[in-house]
Amino acid sequence: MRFLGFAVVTGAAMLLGACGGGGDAPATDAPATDAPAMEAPATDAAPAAGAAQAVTGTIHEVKMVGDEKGYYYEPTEITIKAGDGIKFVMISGGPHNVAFDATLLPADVKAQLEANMPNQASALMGPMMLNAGEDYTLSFAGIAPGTYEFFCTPHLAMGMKGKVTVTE
Ligand SMILES: [Cu+2]
Repeated sequence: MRFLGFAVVTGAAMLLGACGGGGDAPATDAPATDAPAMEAPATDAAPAAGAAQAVTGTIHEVKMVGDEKGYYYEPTEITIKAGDGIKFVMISGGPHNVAFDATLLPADVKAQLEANMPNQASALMGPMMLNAGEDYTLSFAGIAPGTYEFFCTPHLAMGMKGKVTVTE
């Protein structure tokens, strides 16, 4: 009987929701097996615009270095596949970060990068990394093929720039 009662209440709440009513959500601590089957997430559907997309391929490493040779990313240029990610690792001479110039990006790439970049200090600017061993992983999933420049905000004037080419 408890099961039936729960199902009816939940069904009513779902109907309200479907009609656009702002009713309370069904209790979330109900046993999952008693809940009516929800729509299964469509895993192969395109994610909503503006949603972060996780790495589905390889994570490549790019070092962030400041030494007697200057300030640089190593490698400076990297080619990756759609769905790959880059793990930026702080090696020396920080603080370093990774940032993109919005004016150099196509609108769709800008929007997806903004969605994919964690902990932005400001739009398209990753957080500062001060200590050796800190890292920052950026997913390029959902990024259209092309070549995109990035730079280190503190060392832009010293030429600390890199390029990532995303292929199909
Ligand atoms: Cu730097």
